[in-house]
Amino acid sequence: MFQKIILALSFCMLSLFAASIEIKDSYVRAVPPSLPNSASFMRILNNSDNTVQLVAANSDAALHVELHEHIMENGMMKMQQISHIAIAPHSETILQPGGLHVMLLGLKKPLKAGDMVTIELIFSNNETITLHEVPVKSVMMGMQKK
Ligand SMILES: [Cu+2]
Repeated sequence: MFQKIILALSFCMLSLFAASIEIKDSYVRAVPPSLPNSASFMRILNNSDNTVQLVAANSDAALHVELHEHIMENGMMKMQQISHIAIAPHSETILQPGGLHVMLLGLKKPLKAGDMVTIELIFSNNETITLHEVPVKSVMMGMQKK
């Protein structure tokens, strides 16, 4: 009994120390079967004293995964690949529709609401975070669902 409590406690402390980066509210946009690509959104929290960059990502749901941002060009919103997404110390960076996102290119199967995908995030401090059950949700184009 006591041993179990001590084990549980030391587990908690270990995870406290390890969590310099936390991912919250991650989800993937549901897309109709005709669309080959989708995107993932989340909040990335940096609890450390240094700026951390998200530098790469992988997913079991897509052939290629890129980091993207949206820019205005000639009055049109368009997205482009970026090399990294920075998270300032003790701060958070929000990936959301119309802004920064993790782009899923070449979907291996249609993503419908209720599905779960795995996404692996690789950071500049050599931390890798694997999100095993990222929910697929319907997101209206250009709208933020909070
Ligand atoms: Cu994109």
